[in-house]
Amino acid sequence: YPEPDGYLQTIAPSAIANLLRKADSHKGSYGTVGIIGGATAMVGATLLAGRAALKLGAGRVVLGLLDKILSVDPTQPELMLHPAAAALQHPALTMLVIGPGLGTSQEAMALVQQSIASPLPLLLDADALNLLASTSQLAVAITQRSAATILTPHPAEAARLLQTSTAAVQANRIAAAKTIAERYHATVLLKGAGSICTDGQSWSINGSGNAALASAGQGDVLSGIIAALIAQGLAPLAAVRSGCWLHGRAAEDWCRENLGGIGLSASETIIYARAALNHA
Ligand code: NPW
Ligand code: AMP
Ligand code: MG
Repeated sequence: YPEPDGYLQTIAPSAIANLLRKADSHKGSYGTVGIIGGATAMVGATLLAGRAALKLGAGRVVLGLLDKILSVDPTQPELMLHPAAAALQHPALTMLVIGPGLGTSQEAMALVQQSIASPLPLLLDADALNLLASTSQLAVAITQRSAATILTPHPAEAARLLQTSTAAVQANRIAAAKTIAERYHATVLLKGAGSICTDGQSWSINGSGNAALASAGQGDVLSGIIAALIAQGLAPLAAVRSGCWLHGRAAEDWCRENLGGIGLSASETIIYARAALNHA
């Protein structure tokens, strides 16, 4: 991976070049992403992550929802919706995400336990991070995983993981991200302006993006983007760097087109991230 340590990533990560579509490929060539979440009133977070995974190139996307309110996403019928526990058993999965809109119920906790026990690459975001922070038994289990683990905390989630304050995380973001990576044997994206990407050794700062991303659902979209890149074959750190860069670039492109930074919705970020990937 050619980008050096401590790099400010202002141009497209070189790994994105590996994502070209091959002529003799089929949907099975690009992975099946499973995304577990969808507690009552937060189904939207899981739909956003799913739509992002689909539009950033995953071959198939399966959603596992705790709330039984939906059996199809009418505006994105490509997504396959299942009850949460059933989705975890889907035989085609190659990449798993848990957390966007998951909530912190007992049922959610059981799903996090099962996900951590899975042999698939696993991205934990949002409430899965909050459950991880609250339970030492999960922290031990996560260090014993056989496949890659990716953690994508925002500063408050990072503070919960480190049992410190958000201000302390923000005062030394690189050290906080590296400590989380070392403690959980994971690749970490510490989100917020100047997001930190690290596997505990190597680190970089994302140089794309802006405050137009300060709106609901943007992190949920990012988890779907990173999952799609892993499903298509990128290594965890390359996927985190590339996904975060595309997400930020999407916001920059949207602001340029709209002559300002107010009102970017997470749904629109998906469309601009897809364009950024295809242009890169
Ligand atoms: P404050 O106090 O606002 O300044 P939580 P959540 C802080 C789902 N969602 N720098 C922030 O600080 C998610 O997927 C559902 C500094 C506040 O204290 C989760 O499952 C949506 N501080 C669930 O909701 C759309 C920062 O973090 C705290 C920061 C809860 O997730 C929305 C808030 O974090 C949402 O994604 C920064 N850069 N960023 C849907 N449509 O269904 C954040 N903070 O308490 O973990 O709540 O992130 O909203
Ligand atoms: P979440 O808090 O999980 O919804 O994630 C928010 C996403 O938007 C993360 O990827 C943040 O890095 C990004 N974001 C939010 N605010 C800013 C900002 N001021 N500058 C750059 N990126 C931001
Ligand atoms: Mg979030």
